[in-house]
Amino acid sequence: MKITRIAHLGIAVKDLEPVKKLYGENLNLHGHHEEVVESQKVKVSFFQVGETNIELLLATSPDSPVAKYVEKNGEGIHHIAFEVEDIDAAVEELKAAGVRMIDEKPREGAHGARIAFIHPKSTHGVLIELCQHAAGH
Ligand code: CMX
Repeated sequence: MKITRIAHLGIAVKDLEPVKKLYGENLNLHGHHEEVVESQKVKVSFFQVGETNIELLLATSPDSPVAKYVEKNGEGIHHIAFEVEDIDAAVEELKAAGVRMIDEKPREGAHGARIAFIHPKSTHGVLIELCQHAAGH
């Protein structure tokens, strides 16, 4: 597989507004974009940092994986997302190598990207997301 950049760092939060103020006003980051990803039960808020992004993650329901994470660990870095050139091939390559996937097939994430998570049991403690954005995103 070919990883081309860190697409974003996902940060789990309990409340978006104070964290948006920190990144947007105090740290002076721009390129703000926000959306609800229904399938993941999260509201995401992005700030651009060069060719990567900070992705704030707020649970939209108590059974969201992000709600469970915050309950167990508190706020903080939740996952790292790598942009890949061909996500279908990357997922198949990992499965063939015996890496446990949460998503056996890519599905839709924020920004209309196609995403797939590797299971934390296979990643030595860091949740890894693979993603592939449409050209120009
Ligand atoms: N980092 C590291 N380990 C994690 C973790 C994380 N973020 N989240 C869970 N784990 C660990 C747990 O500690 C647990 O380990 P133990 O069994 O040793 O206790 C194990 O993984 C399973 O966790 P769980 O809480 O039982 O499982 P969940 O049902 O909560 O699922 C997870 C968690 C990772 C499997 C998955 O459902 C998840 O978080 N998916 C990502 C959701 C997400 O971030 N979506 C946003 C996408 C937006 C976008 O970028 O487009």
